[in-house]
Amino acid sequence: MNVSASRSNTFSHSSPSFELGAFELRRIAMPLVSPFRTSFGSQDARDILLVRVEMTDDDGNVTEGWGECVALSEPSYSPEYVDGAQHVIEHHLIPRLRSAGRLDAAGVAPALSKLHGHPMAKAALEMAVLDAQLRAADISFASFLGATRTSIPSGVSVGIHDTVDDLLRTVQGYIDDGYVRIKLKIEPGSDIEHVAAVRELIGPDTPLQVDANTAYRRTDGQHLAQLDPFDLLLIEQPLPEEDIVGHALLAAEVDTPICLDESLVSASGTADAIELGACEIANIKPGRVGGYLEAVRIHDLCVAKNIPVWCGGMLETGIGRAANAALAALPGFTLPGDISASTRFYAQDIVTDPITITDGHVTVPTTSGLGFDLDAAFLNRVTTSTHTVS
Ligand code: SMG
Ligand code: MG
Repeated sequence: MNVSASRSNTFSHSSPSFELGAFELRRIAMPLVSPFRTSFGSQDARDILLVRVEMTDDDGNVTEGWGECVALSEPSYSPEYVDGAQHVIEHHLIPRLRSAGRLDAAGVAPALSKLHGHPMAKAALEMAVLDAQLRAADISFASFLGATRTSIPSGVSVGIHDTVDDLLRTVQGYIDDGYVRIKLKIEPGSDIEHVAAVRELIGPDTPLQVDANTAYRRTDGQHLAQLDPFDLLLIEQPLPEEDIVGHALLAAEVDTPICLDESLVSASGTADAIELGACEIANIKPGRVGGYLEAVRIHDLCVAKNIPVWCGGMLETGIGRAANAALAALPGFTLPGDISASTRFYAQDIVTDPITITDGHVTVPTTSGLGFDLDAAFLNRVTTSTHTVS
């Protein structure tokens, strides 16, 4: 599969450069329709940082762009957290970008490369610049990335439930909604029995997978092998993020493919994990890897190595979900992603045309930029603070 023929593989082609204007850092409070419990904690609301940038092109035209930072409130999924992301964006990342002079999205990561870590903060800035750049050129994100599909299958991520009965009720609801793939959050004590019951409920043909968010240890291989009879697509991130060798050992001990999420933070690290046999399937999350451009590099690498990929989610609003839908339309995304309808998490979205599912599929946005329009009135209603960095 030649996946990069229709685009510049490195994104470092000579697109017009822009002068960066003011950045607006806006925080919004979005209640979840129901609590979402994982092995690291329970969320009942999202405190989300949005980045808005104004950029001026060579002809003096000004375009705005938006990015969404996927960091959670606490450093529980990864070391980043939303207050820290806002701080590093304001005090370290934006000043570096400004001193880099005129740039486009491909110039963002290089301008920030001397600053360690903070991929989610960096990704939010790159996303805002990319949105403005594509809006200025009237190009959709999907076509910029080289998407080959106009609609993608939609999977849903189901939190840990206290009882199997409750879990089955929730899963049945999502099956009724049309989701084509179920992902169950698991942890020790809420795993084998829960998976067995769900597999029986949904039957052998509905794709099912599990996500441990690092809740197990190397010694749990035989325990996790008890999942093998349930014909799961994959076990996502069973071990701590640093334990790449442990994942390779587990992959040899368990028949179900091992998929990495938290461990994958760059294309080079992904290449190493694949080489070691630790990553049989890759969950690609743009925020976790520093942006959509690095996400595409990981996609291309995985295609070359025959590693199936799928697009993960971080309970994004319509901004991030629209962009994720475009990414997931690339040819290597052969497994359904965590790109559920906006209503899976939110009663109302900040975009005018939230992601919906029809026959288990999401339509890939084709309008210019990342592919959303904001509902300004609702956005203002959920805004808790705005700070301009000029
Ligand atoms: O956006 O559909 C979504 C959430 C998918 O389970 C999901 N994300 O580890 O993959 C993961 C988690 C991270 C966020 S948990 C609060
Ligand atoms: Mg995960």
